[in-house]
Amino acid sequence: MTDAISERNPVPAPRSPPAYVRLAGDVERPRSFPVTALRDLPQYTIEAEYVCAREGPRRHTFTGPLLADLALAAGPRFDPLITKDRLRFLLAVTGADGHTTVFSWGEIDAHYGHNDVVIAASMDGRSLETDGPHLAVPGDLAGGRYVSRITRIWVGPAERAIPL
Ligand SMILES: Nc1nc2c(c(=O)[nH]1)N[C@H]1C(S)=C(S)[C@@H](COP(=O)(O)O)O[C@H]1N2
Ligand SMILES: [Mo]
Repeated sequence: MTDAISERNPVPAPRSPPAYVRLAGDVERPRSFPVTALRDLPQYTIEAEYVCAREGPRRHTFTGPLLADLALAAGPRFDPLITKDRLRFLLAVTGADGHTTVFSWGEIDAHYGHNDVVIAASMDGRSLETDGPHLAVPGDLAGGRYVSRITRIWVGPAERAIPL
């Protein structure tokens, strides 16, 4: 049943808060990015196909910036003039449920492994503004590194993560 008053004064649908991803570690400018800010960096689209051990084959389209470009925006403290200096660096990407995967800087750097890992702000044409960004890892056969609902990214040298 509808009544005239509630029709004239509809209760606004609750809006989910925007999701943020925190970039921290051994970087000059640690900061939190709202998912919408990921659209300010150059965009890449990945048609992903991988097989989940539990759920079988998956196909998704992901769009967003490169993980490397986002990490560079925070200013990792490596020597920009010596390409091999950055090979000390690791990136740990964590989802809201704590699921974490690590990458080495070398595997995503254009001078080395050059794997264009994308941190997607949209998936299958749907904005991830409230869910949080999703990783897309070209070449991966299984889904484990396709981390969803990313909340934080740690970037730093191996000697900080694993004291030598
Ligand atoms: N945050 C988070 N992301 C995750 C996982 C997880 O447990 N937590 N599982 C991964 C695994 S094992 C798979 S197969 C894919 C499945 O994603 P889809 O069901 O959206 O295709 O998500 C990946 N991303
Ligand atoms: Mo999976």
